Amino acid sequence: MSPGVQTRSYGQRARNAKNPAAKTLLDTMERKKTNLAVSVDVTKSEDLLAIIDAVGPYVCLIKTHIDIVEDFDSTLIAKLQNLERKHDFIYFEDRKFADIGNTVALQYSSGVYKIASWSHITNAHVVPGPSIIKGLASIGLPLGRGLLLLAEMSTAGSLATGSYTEAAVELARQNQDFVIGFIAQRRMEGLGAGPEEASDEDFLILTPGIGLESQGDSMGQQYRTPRTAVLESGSDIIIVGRGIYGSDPKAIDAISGKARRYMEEGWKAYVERLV
Ligand code: S5P
Repeated sequence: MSPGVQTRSYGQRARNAKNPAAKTLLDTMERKKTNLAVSVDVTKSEDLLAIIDAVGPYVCLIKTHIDIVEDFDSTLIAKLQNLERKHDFIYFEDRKFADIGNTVALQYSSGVYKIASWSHITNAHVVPGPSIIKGLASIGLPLGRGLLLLAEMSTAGSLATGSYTEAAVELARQNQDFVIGFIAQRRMEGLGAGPEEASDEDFLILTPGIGLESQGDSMGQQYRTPRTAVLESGSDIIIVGRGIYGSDPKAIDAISGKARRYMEEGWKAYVERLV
């Protein structure tokens, strides 16, 4: 584990970032003073846009599952991009690619959603091995996109542990131009590496399974607080979904109030970590 990364500011890390999506994200975090990503998992485009508009001032990143939107049409993308400009954040389509290189390249670039054309960041499981990164990079790298690998999951009984997690870190290490970090529950630098390899590593750690009021759901999700994730586990970005919009996706004032609260909690923990 390299001790330096967690105590370096987002702004300092932005200056060293080689991947454009990672750099933009870190710069946005520093500028807006937020390490909050909101995961907007709703099925109507009207709700999706209203929630993004409500939480926009408080986030560095909006995470989407575009394939759950029932009334999707291509005009939605332009509307999402208007909100990106209005509020100064970037998009992360949580596609969790998991196929051979040729197939994921098509899934990323084509079809109805054309993910690579609008989403700055996406993610992939490492089950297929290095070919999945090669396939996604063939589309994403020329566009300046970044990839996160799922090194761990938040769910009870997750199989992404031990040598699987270490293998994910090794794959990231070999593809640092495109792989910008991990979906994980703790820091990953140095995992499975000698001290030399670990010394200049800087991977973004994005952590889902965050909630202030709940311990989990009925389907295996497990929640920790922003403070635990950022201060104790060294996470860089907290991903919050139902903790913000869960009780009523139409209660826009309550949603923006909750986003502000998560932003404040996340930032406070980060500032404490720096000193
Ligand atoms: O390990 C994971 C990885 C991800 S990307 N656990 C997760 O929960 N996620 C995603 O984060 C999940 O797909 C969902 O979109 C979000 C968590 O939502 P919440 O409502 O439980 O906060």
